[in-house]
Amino acid sequence: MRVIPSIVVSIVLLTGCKKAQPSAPYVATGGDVNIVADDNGFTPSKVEIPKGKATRLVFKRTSDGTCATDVVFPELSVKKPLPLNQPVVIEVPVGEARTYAFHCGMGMFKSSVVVQ
Ligand SMILES: [Cu+2]
Repeated sequence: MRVIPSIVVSIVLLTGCKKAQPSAPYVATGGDVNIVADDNGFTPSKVEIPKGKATRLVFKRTSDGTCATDVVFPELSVKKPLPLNQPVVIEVPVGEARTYAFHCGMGMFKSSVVVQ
C-alpha cells in the first residue's frame, strides 16, 4: 500500500511586527493629518509639519494583522492605545523645529514627525 504524503498547511499568524514599508514623507499644511496603522506599520511613516502650523495627528488602526495596537511618542511621554477603526488624536508641539519619533508599543515600525 502506498503512503500518501500528507499535505501540511501552515498558517502564519501575524502576531509580531513585520518590517515596515517606508512610505513617502507626507508634507502637512496644518489641520489634521490622517495616519493609518495596519499590516505595513504606520502610513505615512514620516510627516513633515511647517513650524508654527497647528497640526493634529489622527491615528486609525484598520487591521488586526498588526502589532501597532499602540502608538508611542517617547519624547512627548505619550503612549496611546489604538482601538480598531477608532480615530485617536495626538497633538504635536509645532513651536520649535525638531523631530519626534513614534513607533508601535514594541518599539518597531519606527516613524517620525519632523517640524521644520
Ligand atoms: Cu511592534
